[in-house]
Amino acid sequence: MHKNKFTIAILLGMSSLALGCNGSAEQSKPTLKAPEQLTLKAQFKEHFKIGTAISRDQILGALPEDLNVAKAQFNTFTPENSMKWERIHPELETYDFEAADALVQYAQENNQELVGHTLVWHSQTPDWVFEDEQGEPLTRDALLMRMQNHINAVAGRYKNRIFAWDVVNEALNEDGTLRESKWSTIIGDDFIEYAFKYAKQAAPNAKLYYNDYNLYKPEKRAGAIALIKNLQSKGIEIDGIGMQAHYSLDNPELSLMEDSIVAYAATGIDVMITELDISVLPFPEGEEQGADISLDIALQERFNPYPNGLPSEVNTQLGERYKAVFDILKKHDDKVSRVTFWGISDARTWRNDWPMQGRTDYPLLIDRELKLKSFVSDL
Ligand code: 9MR
Repeated sequence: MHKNKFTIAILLGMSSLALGCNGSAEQSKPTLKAPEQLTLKAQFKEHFKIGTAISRDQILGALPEDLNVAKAQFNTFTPENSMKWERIHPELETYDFEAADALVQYAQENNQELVGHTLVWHSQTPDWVFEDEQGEPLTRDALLMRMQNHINAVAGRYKNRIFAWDVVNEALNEDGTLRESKWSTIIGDDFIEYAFKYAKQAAPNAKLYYNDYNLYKPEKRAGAIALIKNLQSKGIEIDGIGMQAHYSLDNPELSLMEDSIVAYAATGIDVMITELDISVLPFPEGEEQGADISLDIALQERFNPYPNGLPSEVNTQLGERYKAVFDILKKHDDKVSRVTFWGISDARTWRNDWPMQGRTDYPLLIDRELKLKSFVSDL
């Protein structure tokens, strides 16, 4: 099929070595053993845990190479979607634990710390959750009970098997005020307090986190700190804050990210970078960068400039951007306990479909051939 099968075989062997897979080349050529720093988890071992999101297809066996790479490169996993309410609890009396159970088991067998994502979120939560049998809005007490039942069923099921939970996700507006949602409208602003209390009861040994995007912004930072301090003042356990980091080549100003890391750590809780990816594609003017998944703009060619490969100068820019991010994270490795990428490789990342569907983006450290990018060793 190919004119130079020998070269291809060598390249494949080298890439599986670089990725720490058990390729046959590794057995037949022991002298070429991969240096430890050639896996991400080894490279950052002295600084923080290094994680990835795992999809349903990946965990259920449809993409075994992805999973092998994830196991080799990372030491903590987060389910990309499988534990969201609409997936794990699609109807009142119906739970679907298939993918979540498989992930919990795989993580245990492969020494991966697992972060559950997520218990209470305004998004990806079915309408029935907020309604009674007649379709009328639930009362505050009834919705609190529904929240508690869900948290008991999900967090309780994996008690002692899941290291930590993103208990509440994305409850803040960009200006730091509390987002209006069915949770806040029906229960009130204290829905966050109840979510953390119920999570503590259901999984007393799990770390409990608040997770959100654009937490580098000073206004949103102030809102998050108020949220943390409010819980702390009431004696409600919160162990950490997850700073999603859906960034691009020029956004955000990284000194803001650094200021936020320092400010969150000063509240006494863990700081984590939870959803790291750096888009190289132009972002439509006037739209809010971040991760508001309701944003869905029609595909335009000019916003998809690299459908057939990334020019090397842009790859270099990406490497420099990642280096700047990791320089800050390493500088604050006494505060940052984990860095999780939102996906394994460029082949399957939500960035290919947000804020426009069908683009070709290159936001991660592992390329479409499942190889580490050339700049990784400089990070
Ligand atoms: O990557 C996830 C994508 O596959 C889903 O369609 C989407 C909606 O559930 O959620 C994406 O993950 C989001 C995460 O759960 C919370 N922060 C923003 C992430 C990117 O949208």
